[in-house]
Amino acid sequence: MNQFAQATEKDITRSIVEEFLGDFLNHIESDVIIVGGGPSGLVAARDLASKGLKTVVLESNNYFGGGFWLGGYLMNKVTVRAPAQRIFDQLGVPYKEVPDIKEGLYVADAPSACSKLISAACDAGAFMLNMNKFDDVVLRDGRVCGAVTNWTPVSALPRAITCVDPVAIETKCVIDATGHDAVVANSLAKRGLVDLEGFLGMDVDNSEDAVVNNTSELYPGLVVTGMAAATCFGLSRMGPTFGGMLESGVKAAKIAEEIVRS
Ligand code: 48F
Repeated sequence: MNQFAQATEKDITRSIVEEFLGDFLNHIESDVIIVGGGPSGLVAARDLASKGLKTVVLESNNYFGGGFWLGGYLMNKVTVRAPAQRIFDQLGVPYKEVPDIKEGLYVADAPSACSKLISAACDAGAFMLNMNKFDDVVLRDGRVCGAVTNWTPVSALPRAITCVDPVAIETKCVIDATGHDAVVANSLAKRGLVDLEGFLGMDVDNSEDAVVNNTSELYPGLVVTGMAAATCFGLSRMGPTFGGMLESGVKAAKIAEEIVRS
């Protein structure tokens, strides 16, 4: 007598295919598409989905979290500076104040912080589409109104295999949360629609405020957040500290919500 309930191979296959395609079809017209599931994108996803907006996170990797799994130098402790520890409080991430340095510098275990943030975005109801590589924008009437995507391994096929067309998802707003590469903004820059300044050298103390202040709508229908904002607006590198990423995600969600509801 087996311990587990009975099922054959076709039952398992059907559950995966029906469930995935149902979710996918339900999101081919969404309120917001967030490209990039690092810390800034995940916070934005949590906030938008928890307000009931239909939110998709497109992530090229098989795992979400981006650079949030590690702090710096392959060491898995992340730092945030006040007031961003409030987001750790919301997520239930334990953290410590760093003693004998300055007030308001906190350190936490990266795997704990990252897994809780991913979980918060999922629990809020965001549709999490991993192994999907953003390929291009849908552009209509001078506005970004969708994302073209393909399976990541398909995007990596050799040039000799050319005719594997992607598909597109329509939306009211795209958030570029792809980190230093700013791939969505770059897809506009290569057509001369925006100018990207490229990020500057590191300046930890000033960069976090700068990235939050510059989190904005770069082009109609396109909001930039996290290190993508630094690349777009010529801001200093952040260094391995994440408060600016988390607060930038909060601001990006507010801007996107205004766009969706306008
Ligand atoms: O780089 P990433 O963590 O972006 P972020 O939210 O945070 C930056 C920090 O991690 C760190 C820092 C601050 O301390 O400097 O670097 O700005 O996450 C970006 C995510 O975007 C995905 C990528 O796999 C990663 O998970 N991504 C990049 N290109 C694509 C993409 C693409 N073409 N399609 C889909 N996802």
